[in-house]
Amino acid sequence: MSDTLLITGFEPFAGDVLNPSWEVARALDGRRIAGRRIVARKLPCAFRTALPLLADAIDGLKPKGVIALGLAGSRPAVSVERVAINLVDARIADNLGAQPIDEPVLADAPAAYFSTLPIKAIAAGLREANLPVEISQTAGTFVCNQVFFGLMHHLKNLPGVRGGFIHLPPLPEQAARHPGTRPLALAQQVQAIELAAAIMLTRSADLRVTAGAID
Ligand code: PCA
Repeated sequence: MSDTLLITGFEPFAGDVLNPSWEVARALDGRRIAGRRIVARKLPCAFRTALPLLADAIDGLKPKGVIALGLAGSRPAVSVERVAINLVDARIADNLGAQPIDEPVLADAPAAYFSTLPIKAIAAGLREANLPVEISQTAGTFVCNQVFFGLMHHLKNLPGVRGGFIHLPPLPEQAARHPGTRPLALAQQVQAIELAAAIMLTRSADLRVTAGAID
């Protein structure tokens, strides 16, 4: 295992010209957090190519942990994802024109995987820093959920390597394309993920506080 923490972001999709997930990942590329070196990788927003690229990055880098990032255009806060499901149901086409409906991410794999990040500790840390944050019980059914599921399936065979997924709100420049959300400036988004990485690298057990949803 190397001393790196892999952070992935996505290329823009659905007509956007930027994606905060890649902007944040590349802003952190090369930084040291809690003694680890951040390595950023950009993933295509495409069902066919995203997971092989992620697997190559993990196998090549042998990181200590992986945080995958994506844009959630309709969410007002940083969303720390709890669970990835083995389902793809694309409401829009991906960047290669594919729009699979009701297919598994991986055949012969479990129905779901949980994040192995300390999600509640991360949410508490961000809240303390006055950053908008929530625990999310679904990463959707598009490419982000697919990458999250594929990531956790891959990490199952790499004991000790933790990983998970965090969705980011739009950037202020994207506000017109994502009405009704609360955009978050890049500096705050970078701060949020830097903090999430530091918490992940410095604590193993999660907090025992509720982040449940009734409906
Ligand atoms: N968000 C999309 C895919 C890429 C991204 O940044 C999603 O939430 O699935």
